[in-house]
Amino acid sequence: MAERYGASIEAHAAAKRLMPGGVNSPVRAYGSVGREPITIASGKGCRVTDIDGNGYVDYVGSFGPLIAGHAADEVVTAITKAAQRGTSFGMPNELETKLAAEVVAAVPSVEVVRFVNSGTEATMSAMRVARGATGRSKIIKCIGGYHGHVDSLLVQAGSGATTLGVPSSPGVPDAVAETTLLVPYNDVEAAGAMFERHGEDIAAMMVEPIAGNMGCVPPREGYLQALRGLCDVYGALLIFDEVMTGFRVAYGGAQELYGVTPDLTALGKVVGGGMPCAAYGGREDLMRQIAPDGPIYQAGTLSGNPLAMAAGLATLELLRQKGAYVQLEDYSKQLEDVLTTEADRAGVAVTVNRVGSMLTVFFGEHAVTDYAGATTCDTEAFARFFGALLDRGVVIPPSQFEAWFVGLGHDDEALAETCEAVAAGFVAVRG
Ligand code: HOZ
Repeated sequence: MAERYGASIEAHAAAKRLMPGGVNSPVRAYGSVGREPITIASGKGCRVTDIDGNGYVDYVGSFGPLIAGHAADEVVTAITKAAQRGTSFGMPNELETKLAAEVVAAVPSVEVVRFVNSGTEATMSAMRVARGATGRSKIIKCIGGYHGHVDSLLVQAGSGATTLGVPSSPGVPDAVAETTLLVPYNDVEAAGAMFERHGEDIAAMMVEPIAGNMGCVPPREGYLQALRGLCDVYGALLIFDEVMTGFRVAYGGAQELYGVTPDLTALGKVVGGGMPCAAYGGREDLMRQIAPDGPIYQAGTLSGNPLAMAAGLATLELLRQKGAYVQLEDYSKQLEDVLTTEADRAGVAVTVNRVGSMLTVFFGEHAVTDYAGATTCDTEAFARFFGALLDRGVVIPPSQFEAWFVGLGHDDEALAETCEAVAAGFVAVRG
């Protein structure tokens, strides 16, 4: 171990002295998989290389943004050109309007958009618009849904919060947490009952249309349509958190895929092509209530940053090329088949949930349709699988409660290497 990962182990020790866990986002510390994190030197296409010189086929994809792959030539060129003209102005630049036009053209619910810097800002701001526009205070979210680290949404949250065992974080005042109403994902009855009880106080229901932060969990047929109907009946807004799914499961996101149009949408990850960038948008009458058109305040020094806009524009252009989503689907389907076949061969019970180029291998015999199903999976088996893959040159997100991401850089060679590692990984799980 020390031989293969020596430099990374040393780098993490130095980082730990200076930063909590040695990281700037908790899951990266590999705590729940019982390993030392690898420190990355570079990435190209579907591969990353650590500072020990080990290469990996990468399914983290920076947790979603890198649908074009690492250092895609078109994206790097666009960023470089933008950087040569200046990195930030605090004044309008033309790239903002260009990317806004692409987002409005692509995402069915978005008539007007505002760029921000992270998914957290996007969901937080969409929630503020919903409260400002309706004059109501409560927000329904799903148990195990994750919408960034906004105080009131960090209640029964998935992703790193679940991975670390703090789904409801200390530091969130009770008064704030009480504005959040919780329902199980994929449960129409529970949502209906919540609306019945609190209807007049509910500003919005916020939901990941495809849950991605309890691992990948698709919506049951009719679930999103039912939420749309409930929001309409009770005069609440429907907010889709498409930070993960936007431009990924389809160019127009999950709302295009399932044909359900929310009032507001939070976007992130792919829209910024790997640069810090996110957005929220929706119905014009709601978005015009944001300052300076209206009184709902939200601002940001680096919002609409030209480097992020350039990276987003270049990435979306790649996705608009003929065959991009077919290629993503083809590879992802083959990956799913490899995973189920090799698990079967090794006699390991798994459920693979996949929508397009996002998927999760759950270690358990049961179908995973909600947070309760995800959290009853065998996380120790997952950790063994993770470690076996890492040692064989394949890196996946270091938690049972995250999605893997496929990008345009994944190719046949990567699939063959993945297949070998996965086969060995399931054998390691079986012991
Ligand atoms: N919780 C984030 C993914 N769902 C982690 C992001 C990161 O560590 O980069």
